[in-house]
Amino acid sequence: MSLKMDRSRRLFERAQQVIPGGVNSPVRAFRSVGGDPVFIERAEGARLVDVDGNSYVDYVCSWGPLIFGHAHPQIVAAASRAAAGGTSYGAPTAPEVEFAETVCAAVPSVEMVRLVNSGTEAVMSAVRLARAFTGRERIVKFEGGYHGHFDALLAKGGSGIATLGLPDTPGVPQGFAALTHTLPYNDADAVDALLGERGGEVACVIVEPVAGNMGVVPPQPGFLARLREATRRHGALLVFDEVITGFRVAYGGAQERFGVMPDLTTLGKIIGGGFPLAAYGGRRDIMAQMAPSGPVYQAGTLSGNPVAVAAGLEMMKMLQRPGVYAELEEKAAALQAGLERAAAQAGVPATVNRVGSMLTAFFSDRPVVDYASARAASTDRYAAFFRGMLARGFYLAPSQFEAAFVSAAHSAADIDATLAAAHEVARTLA
Ligand code: HOZ
Repeated sequence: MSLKMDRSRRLFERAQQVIPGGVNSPVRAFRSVGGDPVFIERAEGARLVDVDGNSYVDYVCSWGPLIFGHAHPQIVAAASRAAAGGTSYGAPTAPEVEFAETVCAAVPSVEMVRLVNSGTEAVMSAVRLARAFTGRERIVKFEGGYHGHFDALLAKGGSGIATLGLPDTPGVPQGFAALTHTLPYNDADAVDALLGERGGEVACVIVEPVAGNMGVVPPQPGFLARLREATRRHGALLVFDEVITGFRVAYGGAQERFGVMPDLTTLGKIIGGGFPLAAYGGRRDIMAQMAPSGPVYQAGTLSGNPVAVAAGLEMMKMLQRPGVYAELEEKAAALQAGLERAAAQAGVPATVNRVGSMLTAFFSDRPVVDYASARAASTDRYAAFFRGMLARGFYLAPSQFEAAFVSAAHSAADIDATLAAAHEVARTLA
């Protein structure tokens, strides 16, 4: 079973002459799953269509933002209306005030919010703010956690860094790396021990409250609460990177779902409605340190871009409809159970981790609770599973160390068809 890929292949050859590796973000290159990337021509609802005319049920959903699927008419209309009135002003607008009010009302710990353009920018700004607010320089992150391509947080990173098996990235000054401590995810004792030793020097602990960039790894019961206690005890800030989980695992994000409140939160993906928009926010006394109300500098020409704000605002309004999250949960649970069944019937050891509508299948006979156990899963089997599913018209993340996303546009028939294909593919993995 193979796809017609002539046009994609020709485009990839051209792309490699003018774009490093032929892609504008490393994991898109299919390096860890084999084969060449498919080039997308258009998309609608749960479906992608590539330049050779192949159609796929899409579980990447632009890596998370598209919780209502591709090109939702309401979101497209909101963005088009905004664009017709001007695409960027570099000056304040009424919709960005409404946007900020909506985020503050939705995300329990966020009292003030600043809009930026990407998750990386949000994290970089939040860490600068945490350092300024505490007067401390060290930061703590978790192995396999990915917080964008910000120098200080690339150590033992997930996502593309894990996918490509990169050692510590060249170009990051030693002095920066030395200020970052990396601990195993879900190991609250390690956090207690480190803060016990160096707590007075730590500005913040940053965590994906549900890890999504080493594949999906849920927080173990009590892990987030213990991070909260430990950071409070030592005067460090707790930063939740909710770029993936924000508005995904609940309307108020992982902090609502797990009932643990950070000091600062970073957001992205869903809040932009499929456009480049991200944010960081949190306690009023901390956020008030940002210029121009305080001394900590951060700025951006396209921050609060009116087209992205309009799309994101529409998306957040649509997410307030009753039943949206229950329906996503139900579909994703059916997918999880079906994938586990497919692997079990084929006699292939697998564990499918899921929180809400984000999930990852690991071909492993033990639970995946941290980066070490995620890395111990068979990436060869994942690659074979990916290729088998792609050939049958199902587009999964081209890496073990990413999440699959279910959207409101995925129908029960899409899920059934996915599982029928998964049964076939699983048999080839045994
Ligand atoms: N870091 C993103 C996945 N977690 C990759 C985004 C992309 O390649 O578009």
